Amino acid sequence: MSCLFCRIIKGEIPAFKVYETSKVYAFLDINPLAEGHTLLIPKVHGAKMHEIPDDYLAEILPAARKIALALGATQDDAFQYNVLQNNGTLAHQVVQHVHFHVIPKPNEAEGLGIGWPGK
Ligand code: D5M
Repeated sequence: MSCLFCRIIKGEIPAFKVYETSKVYAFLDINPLAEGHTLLIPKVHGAKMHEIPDDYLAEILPAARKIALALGATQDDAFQYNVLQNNGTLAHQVVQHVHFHVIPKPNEAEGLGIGWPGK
């Protein structure tokens, strides 16, 4: 299997794992837009979201929620973040294995701002 993210799931390529279940795997982005930028992927191969079976997709948002909480999300507005997912090269998808970005959004007023991905 030549898919980069399938190889990360198998442990053939190193990554900093932050979360895993039988159906999803999360690891730090190699080119983070902010500290803690995490990629969340299904453990079944598919390039685009509509190719992924429902039982795998069903674990994505609960996992994204856990990652957000682990990164610092609370009831107040202190921690803010984007959850993004690109389908197709026109939509800025580079790696052809479905992945959801969880990207902390530092306060730009504090000089730690990041641009919207792709900008
Ligand atoms: O985003 C693809 C993302 O995948 C991009 O933010 C870099 C990340 N990437 C690429 N290779 C690796 C490895 N080996 N480890 C961790 N992260 C990686 P896209 O939505 O396709 O534009």
